[in-house]
Amino acid sequence: MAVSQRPALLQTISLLPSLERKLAETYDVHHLPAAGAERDALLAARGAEFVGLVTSAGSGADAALLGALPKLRVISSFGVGLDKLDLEAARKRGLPVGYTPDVLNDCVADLAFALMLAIGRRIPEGDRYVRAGRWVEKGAPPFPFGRQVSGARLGVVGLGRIGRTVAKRAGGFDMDVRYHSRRPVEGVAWQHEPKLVELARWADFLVVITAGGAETRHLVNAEVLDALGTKGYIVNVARGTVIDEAALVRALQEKRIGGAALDVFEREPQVPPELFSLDNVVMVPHIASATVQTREAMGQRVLDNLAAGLAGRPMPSDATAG
Ligand code: NAP
Ligand code: 8YV
Repeated sequence: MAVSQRPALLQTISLLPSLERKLAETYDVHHLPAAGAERDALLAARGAEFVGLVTSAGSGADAALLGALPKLRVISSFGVGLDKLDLEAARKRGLPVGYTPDVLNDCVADLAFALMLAIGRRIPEGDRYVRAGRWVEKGAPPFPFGRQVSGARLGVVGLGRIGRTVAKRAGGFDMDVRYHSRRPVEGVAWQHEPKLVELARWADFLVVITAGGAETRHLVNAEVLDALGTKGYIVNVARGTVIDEAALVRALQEKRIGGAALDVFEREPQVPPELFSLDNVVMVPHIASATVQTREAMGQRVLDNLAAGLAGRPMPSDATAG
């Protein structure tokens, strides 16, 4: 194989076609095969050639992969979540880690509201009712009432970049907002609730938007769900791991909470099959940042981070900085 003069990049996963085209214009891009003999052979033969690793929040990069890339100078990840990326290993090697914060705040906050409205106002259930011809069916029970979203109590779990955007949106819905995080956030008017279980007891809607990873695993457990109770609805746009999914399935089956609207799952794309037949849950396939506009902006940030890192300049968004 001819030796390219362009910086060699390893890409762990398929990305936006426009981003892949732009990467290929500037870099010598190689795709990492899925786990197995082919992947091992590529890393053993060519691992020392790669100066850049392009990955995504969903794909990440573990210590073994980073260890197989001894000449790596930068990592650039498509997405803001870092739960699948070994940030500590990157830090130890002084590798800048590009990611895409802020450009997706609006889009994720929009989906949180779409999900709140979908579960509260029973929109997918109403759609199924109309399509099944039940509206015109003689003797069919009337479509049940929903839960008003405007004016309701909103508990935001994790008042970071996205959580703040969700809380801001709630002003337009005249909602009463409180939040839970490990530390109170300075300079915001919303009330901090140090105990998640108390926030759940108070809230009509609980929007989960913390970071993922070991520290938040099963933060929302059976006790929190019982505190939310039948008056409450949970929306998860963070990571599936933040909620104890088995406890959530039980709470939904036993109708111990009002409902759930989920963008993320513990073992996605696998979803607990028990949820398929339940009307008190709305599910979408991890689409919170998936609009043309936001994905293009994320792609541009991936390119900008990469170019800056390889040129030895500070990245626009470096997860190891600060
Ligand atoms: P961020 O600004 O870092 O905010 C994370 C928030 O989580 C902070 O408020 C932090 O507050 C809180 N938190 C962390 N650990 C906690 C704990 N143990 N208990 C309570 N709160 C905790 O991140 P962001 O940009 O808003 O993004 C948040 C997450 O959303 C990402 O990490 C990603 O996993 C997820 N996300 C999902 C999608 C999607 O497609 N569904 C899209 C984008 C992002 P303290 O540190 O003060 O506790
Ligand atoms: C994307 C996300 O779905 O940014 C994140 O953390 O979860 C989403 O925006 C992800 O980047 C694609 O892997």
